[in-house]
Amino acid sequence: MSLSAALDRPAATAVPTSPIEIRPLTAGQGRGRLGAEVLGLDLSRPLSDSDFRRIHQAHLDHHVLVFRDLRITPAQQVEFSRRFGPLQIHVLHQFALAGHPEILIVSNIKENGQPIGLGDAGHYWHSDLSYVEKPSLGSMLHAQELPAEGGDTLFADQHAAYDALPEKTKQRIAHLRAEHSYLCKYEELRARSPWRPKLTPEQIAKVPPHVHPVVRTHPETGRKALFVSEHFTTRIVGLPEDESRALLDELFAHSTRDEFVYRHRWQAHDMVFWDNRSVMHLAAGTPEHLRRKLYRSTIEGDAVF
Ligand SMILES: O=C(O)CCC(=O)C(=O)O
Ligand SMILES: [Fe+2]
Repeated sequence: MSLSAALDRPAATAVPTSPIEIRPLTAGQGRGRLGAEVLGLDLSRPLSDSDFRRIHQAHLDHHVLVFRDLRITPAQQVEFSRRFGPLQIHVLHQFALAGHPEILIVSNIKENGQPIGLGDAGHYWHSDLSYVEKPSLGSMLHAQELPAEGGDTLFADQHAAYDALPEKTKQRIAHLRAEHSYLCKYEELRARSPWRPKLTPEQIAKVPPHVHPVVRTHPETGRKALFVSEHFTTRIVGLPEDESRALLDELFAHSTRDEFVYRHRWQAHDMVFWDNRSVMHLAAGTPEHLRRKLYRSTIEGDAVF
């Protein structure tokens, strides 16, 4: 045995190896080749550095991690999320969980006629917080209450989408930049869902638009990904309006093709942790009379290159 292999071997007295199991998701849940299940994660005890590294690597490899049967409190979700970076607080602070400003309630439930959370989050394909200077690294969504039908979340692999573009398109978009704005679809969403709060001048001031490259390079893996979305991208900088619109529509249609998509069908106590630098996501919708509630934490990423 070589010296390095001998050193890699755990000593007989070492703590038992982690029970965490990572299983790539396969056919039957969409045609995309992304996503992995993580079984046996116990966050009621401190997470060892080696388990953290495995989860971190799996996140980079699979882009969407599905932690099954995760019984954790909001405080534990916040603590686990913080291992990956500072957390971002959503501009709709009225939907933060009481005592946990880092948790956004994603829910269609109304109590006393008032929405308890953001009911139509993710109605259009997007990458979370792409409209800020440092868009999100990743988001964690932990199921609290699930409907008997509907309520799926779809994820589209933007590395695969970029790789599959015709060479001509890759060249055309290589150095283009696009503007992202939280306000892009806000009024359209309010017209559909009148409970959606009107933004205050202070909230509007917190979300000025930002410009990012149309093709981004993942800061950890170096892989290229498309980074434009129907939800937040308003225009391609420097192109006439009609050309910008046509190119964006072409990219939106391409980026969410079925072959890049994994459809997540939620199970009780799932927590899904996706990489906003690698995938876009979409809430497929829940029948109005069925209750759905999830808690989201959002990790800050780097400026986009
Ligand atoms: O509700 C969902 O399925 C996803 C909502 C969403 O876009 C998010 O929580 O970031
Ligand atoms: Fe989202």
